[in-house]
Amino acid sequence: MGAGTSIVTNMRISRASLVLVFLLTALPATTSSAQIQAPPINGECIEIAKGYKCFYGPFKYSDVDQDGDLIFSGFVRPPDASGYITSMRAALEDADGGFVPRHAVHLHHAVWLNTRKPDMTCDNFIAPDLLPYLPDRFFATGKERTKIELPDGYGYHWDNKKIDGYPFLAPTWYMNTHLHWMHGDEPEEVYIRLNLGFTHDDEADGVTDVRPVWFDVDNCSDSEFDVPGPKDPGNNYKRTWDWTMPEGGRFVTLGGHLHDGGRRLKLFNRTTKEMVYVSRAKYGSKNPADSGWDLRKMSAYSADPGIDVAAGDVLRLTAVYDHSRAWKGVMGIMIGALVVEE
Ligand SMILES: [Cu+2]
Repeated sequence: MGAGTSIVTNMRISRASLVLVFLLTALPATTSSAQIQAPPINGECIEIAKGYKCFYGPFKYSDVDQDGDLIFSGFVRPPDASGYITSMRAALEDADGGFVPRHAVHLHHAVWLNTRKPDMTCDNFIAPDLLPYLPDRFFATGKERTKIELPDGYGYHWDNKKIDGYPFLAPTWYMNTHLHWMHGDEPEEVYIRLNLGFTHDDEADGVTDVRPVWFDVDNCSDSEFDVPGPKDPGNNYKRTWDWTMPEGGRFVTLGGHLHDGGRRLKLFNRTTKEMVYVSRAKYGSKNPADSGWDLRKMSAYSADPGIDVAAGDVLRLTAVYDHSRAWKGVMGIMIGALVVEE
């Protein structure tokens, strides 16, 4: 870990596991906790009406690898206050706050992790000097620019206090992102802007906390897989992952993340034999191949009281991809906001 203000590594994402990157960048070489130095924290959050705008970066063209890729994994600033996050969306900006076209710099994905809470679906991360759990993956976005809008009265709680015993960890988030400069050096640098709807604790009477649930067909790894191909047009490629709910409750939001070539993500309750939600990829044209498989959007769910699940229910996530050709390093992720049953 350098003394710089950002941790940028140019390794290929296909070899960079999120969990592994976290471990490597967050843990100093020494094993003595007394010698652990505070890691750099990237970015800042500015309070605006009803929330925060956070900026992370700069991510510079001068740091990309020979393929134009840039991977960042490191600690980032959360809002400097405790409260409930009620909505989340992210976009790329240039140094002047201008819009960065998708054909200039491609946001493969960005993931935010809350160091204050453990992740529900991945607990294979153990680094006692840092944290005895994988931080909570509470938001992810990519080309589809996932927007999370929790129904009124719900929020994801952020506790902006220090954690006893982990002095250098508080209060921070962790962020992993993969950016790709498509055709050269413009713009020279970009920032990731994260817009948060936010209700401060002292105004949050009656707000119900939600628990993120990360469904991922390549969970606890780098979340990436390849679709082998090509097959004949019209064929689909499917990849599944099962998760037994440790707690019951109701999902008030669900949103999906696929890459180009993705068709849909299905979350099916194998115990009740009911479909929980299908997040569909939207392309520029009805025939995605005509639009060059340029993914525009993923449908998302947000409603109160939401969709019931019981503790012990087995939920199956299926990522469905086009199989008319090979797709490299794609993903299939759905994040739900669960209101845990009392
Ligand atoms: Cu992705």
